[in-house]
Amino acid sequence: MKKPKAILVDIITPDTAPEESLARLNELESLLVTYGGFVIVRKIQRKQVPDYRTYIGKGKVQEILEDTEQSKAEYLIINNLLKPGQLYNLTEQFEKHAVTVWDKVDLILKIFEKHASTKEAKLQIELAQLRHLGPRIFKMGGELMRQGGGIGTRGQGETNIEIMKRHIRTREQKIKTDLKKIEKNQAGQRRQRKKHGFKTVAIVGYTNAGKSALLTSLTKKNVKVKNELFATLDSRIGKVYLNDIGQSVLISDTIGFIRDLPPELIEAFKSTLAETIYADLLLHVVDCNDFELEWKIDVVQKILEELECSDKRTIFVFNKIDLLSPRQRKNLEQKYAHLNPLFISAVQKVGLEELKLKIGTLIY
Ligand SMILES: Nc1nc2c(ncn2[C@@H]2O[C@H](COP(=O)(O)OP(=O)(O)OP(=O)(O)O)[C@@H](O)[C@H]2O)c(=O)[nH]1
Ligand SMILES: [Mg+2]
Repeated sequence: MKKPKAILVDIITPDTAPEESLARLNELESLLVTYGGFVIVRKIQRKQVPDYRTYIGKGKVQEILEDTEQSKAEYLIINNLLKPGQLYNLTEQFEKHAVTVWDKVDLILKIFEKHASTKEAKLQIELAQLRHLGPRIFKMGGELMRQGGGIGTRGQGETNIEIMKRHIRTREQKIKTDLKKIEKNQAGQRRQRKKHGFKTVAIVGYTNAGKSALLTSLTKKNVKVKNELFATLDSRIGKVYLNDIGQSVLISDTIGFIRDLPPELIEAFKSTLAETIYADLLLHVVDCNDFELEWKIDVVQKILEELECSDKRTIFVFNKIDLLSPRQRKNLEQKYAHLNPLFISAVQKVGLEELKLKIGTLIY
């Protein structure tokens, strides 16, 4: 398949630190690469308030239109969350040049679509898409109606929007009902596990931190480990035997988190996140080789707060120590002493016995 070419644009506030602005764009680029595309132009603009009509502003629109002429870009991806009207206005300007405009959520949803393998994940993605795209479709319908303008066409336009709205609402209801069934089933399984005395541990963390690698190393369960964002979209559960206490615990892996994850996406993924929500203990996996780790820890903590599980007992698991020099490790140990982290390498299986010991002491 030919890789689609894209222009990336990020609008940041004037006080954003240079490293952060670079990291933001790099992350968007990783998302695009995960999707299968490649970047031809990257643009950052500092702005206190985004443009009401197009988010990026008239001047930027013009500039990018000229770029697309030259570079033959097929996608314009904005690293922010746009309002339906703003996406509509941009689309109107760019589609004439055969350029598709997406915001960050559109791109994440496309990756989700590509990676979803279970029925549950597929339903949740469709729900998130309806919630994200729905308002844009209404806006489009409204515009068509306005443009149609004349007497006689108005009624027709209105009817079409009504039909679309109804269709989306019915589909949303159906997905919710199907998801409820899956959730009910899962709740039943959780009750069974509880009845049998199993405690549960949930692995959480920023996307690509090594959560699935940790589950694989601890349980020998074969889960997808990939250098891609959002490789995991469902939840997997494995069993680990804790030697010291002579008991087994269940460990689950789930979808990773990312900055600016819109609440509707978290909401749509509630059933996948249920294992996290009901766990007895959390393992917060951190890629300690990431210079943005402090920031990423905060992003994960904030999302845990939204899921109302920030008060759960948590072990901070600093992963990928095989990539650290002794000095870097020492610095991290000092800087993050307050989190009392355990340093491991999921891939090289370093520190796993200590981790199991700690899980045992905290959970029983
Ligand atoms: N060097 C090194 N690489 C690791 C380690 N653990 C994981 N990785 C690599 O990091 C990448 C991401 O690992 P995953 O386990 O898929 O990460 P994840 O947190 O499950 O990611 P998502 O499911 O995409 O959110 C892969 O390329 C792994 O091989 C480690 O201990 N050391
Ligand atoms: Mg994973």
